This record gives sequence, structure tokens and C-alpha cells, in this order.
Amino acid sequence: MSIKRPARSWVGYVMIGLTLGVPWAMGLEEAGVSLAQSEQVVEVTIKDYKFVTKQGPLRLGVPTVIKVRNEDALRHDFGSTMFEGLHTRIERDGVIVYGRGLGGVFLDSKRDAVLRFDMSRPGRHEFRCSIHPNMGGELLLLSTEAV
Ligand SMILES: [Cu+2]
Repeated sequence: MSIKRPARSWVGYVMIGLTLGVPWAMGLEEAGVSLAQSEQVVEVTIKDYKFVTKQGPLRLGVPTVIKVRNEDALRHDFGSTMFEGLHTRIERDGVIVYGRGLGGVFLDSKRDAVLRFDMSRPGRHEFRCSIHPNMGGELLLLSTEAV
């Protein structure tokens, strides 16, 4: 009978490990959610040769995520000088480009891209399509005190 005791205690140990593992995994997920909430997300749709966004002023010092989707039947460009000097991460078609001074992203028909950066300069930041020079828009970034 005494031989079975070590076996039982080993099973008990594994079960404790699993029980501890579940709340730990949930805690990580909650951390992920709160990280997502600390970003400000701008959704821009390109449609009928126009940049469409409902975005109000953005805040400086909060990571900014721009999600651009091209709904037109031809290629457009989301380009801007606002990324100059900033570490910018651009994700398109599963490929991530990361660098300083990226000029923007070209978008084929029905494609989207995600741009991430942390703006350090307040004011109006213009973006445009280099293929169609009459296409343009702007984002307004305000310092936190002004919001
Ligand atoms: Cu265009």
C-alpha cells in the first residue's frame, strides 16, 4: 500500500499545476486586452477616389494605429510625410515593414494595411495618394492637455 502513495501525490501535483495554469493564462489575455485599449485606432476607407474617416482629434503620446482599406477597383497610396523621423510599423498582406521615415503604403484593390506609430509632433498631418494627387486628407493630433 505504501508504494501507491508517491503515485497519488504526483497526480495531485500535476492537477495543482493545471489549476494554477488556467488563471495565469487568463491573466495574460486580460493584459492583452488592456494593451489594445491603450491605442487609438483610426479607420480610413478609400472609396471613389476619396479618403473617408470619421476620426476626431488624436492624442499625442498614445500609440496610433491607422487601418486603411482600399474599396476601389484600382490601386491607391496612403502616403504621408508625418512618419518622418518616427519608428513606423506597416503591415500589409502578412508582411511587416518596420523603419524610420517610411513614406506610406500602396494598396491594391480590396486590400488593407495597418500602420502603427507614436506621433511626437502635434498639429495637422496630411496624407495623400501619390498616384492621384487630388486625393488627400489630414489627421489632427493634439497634445493631451488640449483634449
Ligand atoms: Cu489614388
